[in-house]
Amino acid sequence: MNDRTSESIVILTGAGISKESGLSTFRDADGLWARVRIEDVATPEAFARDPEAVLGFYNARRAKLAGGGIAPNAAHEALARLEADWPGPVLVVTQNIDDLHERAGSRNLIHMHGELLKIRCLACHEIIAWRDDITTATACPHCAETGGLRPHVVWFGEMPLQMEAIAAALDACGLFISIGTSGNVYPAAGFVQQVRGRAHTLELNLEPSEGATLFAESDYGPATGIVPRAVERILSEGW
Ligand code: BJW
Repeated sequence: MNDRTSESIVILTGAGISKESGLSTFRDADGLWARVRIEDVATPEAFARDPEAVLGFYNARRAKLAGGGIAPNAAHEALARLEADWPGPVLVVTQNIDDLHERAGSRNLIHMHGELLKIRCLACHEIIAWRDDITTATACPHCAETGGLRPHVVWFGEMPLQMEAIAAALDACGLFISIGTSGNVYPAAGFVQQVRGRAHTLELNLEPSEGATLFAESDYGPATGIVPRAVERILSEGW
């Protein structure tokens, strides 16, 4: 085994890692985009046109996540173990807006598409932890303005969060792992190209993603099986 123990690891996760926890993916046959149109719920234009419909879409998902029946699975737990036991830095960059990585114990974590259990106020720009429904009549708990609260999520056409920190981590990493993402949404789908040639690249997914051929190595199957297996191997043998 090469001594890579001081090298850093960046892990990109997508909806597939939370599927076995009971949360829907987007683009699978039973995914969210089979039930609602992106243009109706996941763009700033949709929110401007019909805020109640957009808030309703996120209220339903927030209620499910906060309701108590959803828990991290073996894949989230394996990534937390990797962060705890790997001697070098481990960063999880998640496209997911659920809180399952932090509940599993991941601490070095970036939510590049925002967080479902936070809202923000367009009037005072405060970001607020929130577990209840919001409507256009809900007053901001910080500035008391009504009509300005929105989910703290990144819609199409909006800039993903903490891109500078992500770029720096990608530039420095020795291993890049992509888990449970279809590779349809940029900039996340381009991360593998950013590190290719410098870092080892590993795709873990139910099936080959859009960018599957860009990865040096891959393993396919349900995340709760393939992610703990990959973590076990990295901790004992490196890559
Ligand atoms: C399992 C499994 C199991 C199932 N185990 N696996 C051309 C080039 C470059 C960019 C663009 C372009 N054209 C347009 C763009 C920009 C656009 C974009 O990418 N569009 C594409 C459609 C082409 N991107 C943006 O707008 C982004 N912003 C941006 O680029 O800013 C720059 C900029 C801004 C302004 C001006 C100029 C530049 C923002 C993207 C925001 C995405 N938002 C969403 C919704 C919000 C959050 C939410 O509601 O949850 O984020 S869309 C949705 O897709 C969500 C997800 O995070 C994201 C990715 O989905 P993910 O995670 O990959 O899920 P799926 O369902 O697609 O895949 C699941 C996978 O899991 C599948 O492969 C399954 O097989 C697998 N799986 N079960 C393991 N048990």
